[in-house]
Amino acid sequence: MRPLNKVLAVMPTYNERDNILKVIERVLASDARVELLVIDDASPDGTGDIVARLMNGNGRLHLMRRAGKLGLGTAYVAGFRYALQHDYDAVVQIDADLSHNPKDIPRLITYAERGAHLVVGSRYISGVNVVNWPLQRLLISYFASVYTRLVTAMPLRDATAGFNLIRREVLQAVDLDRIKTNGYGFQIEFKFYTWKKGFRIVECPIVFIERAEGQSKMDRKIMIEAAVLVWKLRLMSIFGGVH
Ligand SMILES: Nc1nc2c(ncn2[C@@H]2O[C@H](COP(=O)(O)OP(=O)(O)O)[C@@H](O)[C@H]2O)c(=O)[nH]1
Ligand SMILES: [Mg+2]
Repeated sequence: MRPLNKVLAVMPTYNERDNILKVIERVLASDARVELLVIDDASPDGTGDIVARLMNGNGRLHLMRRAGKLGLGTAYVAGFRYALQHDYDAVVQIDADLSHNPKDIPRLITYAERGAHLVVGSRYISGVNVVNWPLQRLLISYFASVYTRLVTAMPLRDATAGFNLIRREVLQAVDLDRIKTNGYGFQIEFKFYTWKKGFRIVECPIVFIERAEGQSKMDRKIMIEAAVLVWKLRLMSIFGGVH
C-alpha cells in the first residue's frame, strides 16, 4: 500500500483550555509527517483563541472555527473534507483531552503502511486497556462494543473507538453526507460503512487514559443515539441500504 507522507490529525475541541497547549505540542512532536487541524466550536473558555495565537509561524497547525457547538460528528466530517481538499494521505482522529496518547500516532501509521485502510486504536483488542474509568463506564463501553458486534456483525473489538487512522481512499469512498450521528454513533457508523465497502480494518492496541483536566461532553442522549443506530445499520444490511 502507498506510504503515508502527509497525515492530518483532526482534533475537535469544546472547552479544552486546560489540555490544548500540551496536546498540540505532543501531536506535532509525535511524527514529522503529521500536521494538526483543530476544529473548535466557539468554546466559551477561549480554546479557539489559544490555538489561533499558537498558529503564528507554525505551518503545521491549522484551525477551523465554527459558530457554535455543532457536535462531534459534523466536526469530523468537516475535518475529513478539509483533508481531502488539501491532499493529505490520511487522517488521524484524536481527542484533545490526552486520553489518546499522541506517541501512538507513528504506530497507527505503521499499521496502515503494512496494509490497512482503517486502523482502529483499540482499547479491547488485547485485554482491557482503559485507565481511570469508573467500573460502570467501562462496562457500558465494553458491552456497547459487544452489542454492536452482535447486532451488526462488524468484526471489531472496539466499535466506538475515537482514535483511528483513516486512509484517503476511505474518505473518498464513504458518503460523508449520509452520516448524521454524533459521538459514539459517529464512530460506529463510519467504521460500519468502511467495513461494508470492503476496506481492510485492523485494530492496533492502545491504552486509553481518562482525562485529568476538563469535562466529558458525552451524555445519555449520545448513548441512546448510538444504541438505536446499530439497529438501523442492521436493517440497512438486511434490506440493502448500504452502498
Ligand atoms: N468541536 C467539537 N468538539 C467536541 C464536541 N463534543 C465533544 N468534543 C470534543 O471531542 C473530544 C471527545 O470528547 P469527550 O467529552 O472527551 O468524550 P469522552 O472521551 O467520550 O468523554 C474532546 O476533544 C472534546 O473537546 C462538539 O460538539 N464539538
Ligand atoms: Mg474524553
